[in-house]
Amino acid sequence: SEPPVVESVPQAGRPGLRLLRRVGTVDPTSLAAYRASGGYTALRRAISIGPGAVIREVTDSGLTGRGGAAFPTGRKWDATARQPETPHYLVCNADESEPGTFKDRVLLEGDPFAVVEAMTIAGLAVGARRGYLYLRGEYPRALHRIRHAIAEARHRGYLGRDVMGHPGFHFDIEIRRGAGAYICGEETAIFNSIEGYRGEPRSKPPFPVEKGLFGKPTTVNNIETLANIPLILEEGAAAYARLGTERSTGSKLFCLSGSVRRPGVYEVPFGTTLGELLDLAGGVAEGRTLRAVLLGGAAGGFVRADELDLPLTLEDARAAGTTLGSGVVLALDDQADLAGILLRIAAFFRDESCGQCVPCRIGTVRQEEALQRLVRRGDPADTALLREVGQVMRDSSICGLGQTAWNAIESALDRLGLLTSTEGTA
Ligand code: L3W
Ligand code: SF4
Repeated sequence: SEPPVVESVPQAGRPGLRLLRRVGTVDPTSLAAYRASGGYTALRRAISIGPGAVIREVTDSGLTGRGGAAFPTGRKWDATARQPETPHYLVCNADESEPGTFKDRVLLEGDPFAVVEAMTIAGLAVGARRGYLYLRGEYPRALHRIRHAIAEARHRGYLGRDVMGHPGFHFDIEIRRGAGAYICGEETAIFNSIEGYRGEPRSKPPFPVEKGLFGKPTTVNNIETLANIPLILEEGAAAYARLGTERSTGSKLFCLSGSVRRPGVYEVPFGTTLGELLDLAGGVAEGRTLRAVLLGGAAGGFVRADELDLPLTLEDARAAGTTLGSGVVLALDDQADLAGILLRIAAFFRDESCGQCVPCRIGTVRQEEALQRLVRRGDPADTALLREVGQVMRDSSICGLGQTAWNAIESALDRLGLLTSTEGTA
C-alpha cells in the first residue's frame, strides 16, 4: 500500500543529485546495474587503502550523523576501531519512525546496494565482522529490496568470507525487524531489542563505541549517514567537503510534508535556505499563506514565515533554537490547526514513552493533560506547569525521547505565541 519510491522523490533523475543519484534511474534489484553505475568502486578503494585511511577520509570529510544528533562519524568509527575488546559490531539504524520522516525508506527502496556497500566499508573501518540492519517493521518493500541486495552481494562475493577476494576480510549482514515501537530507534534500545530484551534505552555513558551490542564495542549509524560513505571514498574527503558549509559539509535529505504543493524527499547542499527548499516543493498550497514550519520534527522547533532566509545548517538551526533533526520540514499554513498538531505531538510522546524512567513516564502524561486544559481554557497556570514539567523531562530523562518531548510545544509557546492569545480557547 506504500507509494512507489519515485513518487516520494519529486527530484528523481535530476542532475546534481548525490545521495539520490540512483533513485528512480538505476534498477534497485540489479547488482550488475549498481556496478555499472559506479557501485563497489568505493569498497575497492577502501580495501586498498585500509581501515585507518578510511577513517581518516571520513573524519576529514566532516560527515556528521544524519539520525538527528549530528555526532562526527569519523570520531565514532575511530573510537570503536581503537577498542581492544572484541568482537566489534556495526548496527545500521533503519528504524525510521520519527513522525514526518521518510528519507531512509527512499534510500533503502531506491538504492539498497549502496546501503550494503556502505555497511561493508563501515565494517572494514571499525573492525566488525557482523553488521545488523535494524529495520522499521512497517517497511515491507524496503525489507524485500534490502534482503534481495544482501543475498545478491553474498552470492557474488561482496559479503561473507574474503570479501571481494581480499583474504581475511570477512563481513556479513543480518536483518532484524522492529515491531512498531518508536523507542526502538534509540540506539541502545536497538541493542536490547536485538538481544531479545524489552526495547528500553540504556543509560549513557558508557557509549556504544565502548559497550554496545552484547556489551561489545559498537558503531551505530543511520541509513542516510551511511549513504554518504561511498561518495566520500569515491571522490575523496576534500572534494566531498567542498559542498555545503565549513561546519556542515555535504548535502542533506529533507522530508517535506504538510502544506506544500509537491511533498516528498528533497536533497540540497547544506546552507540552502529554508525558503529555497520550500520553493523546490512548489511553495505553499494554492490559495494559502505560510504561517510556520516545524523544522526537525516533534523534537525540533518552529520557524516563522518571516524567517525563511534561515540557512539549513546544523549551526544555524541551533542558533535559531531548533535542529535539523532527521530532516523533517512540516509546512503549516494559515488554516492549520496548530493546537491540534501540538496535542498530537503530546499524545505521541505519551504513547511512545517506554515508561522506564519517572520524568518521562509521568511527565509526558502531565504534559498532555496540561496542554489539553490550556487549549480548552487558556489558563496561564497551565503554561507555567508545562514549562516546569518540560524542564524536568529535559534535565532528568534517561534518553532523547524524554529529553526532547517538550521541544516543539515550548517552541510554539515562545515563537508563535500559541495559546497566549485566544487561539484554541473556546
Ligand atoms: C562516543 C561520546 N560516542 C555521543 C554518540 C552516541 C550516538 C550519537 C549521538 O539521538 C537524536 C535527537 C533527535 N563518545 C559520544 C558518542 N556519542 N557522545 O553520538 O548521541 P546523542 O546521545 O547526542 O543522541 P541520540 O540519543 O543518539 C537523539 C533524534 O535523535 N530523534 C529522533 C530521531 C529519529 C530518527 C528517524 O526516524 N530516522 O532518526 C529523537 O530524539 O533529533 O537529536 O550514536 O552514541 N562521547
Ligand atoms: Fe523510556 Fe522515556 Fe525514559 Fe527514554 S526518557 S528511557 S523513552 S521513559
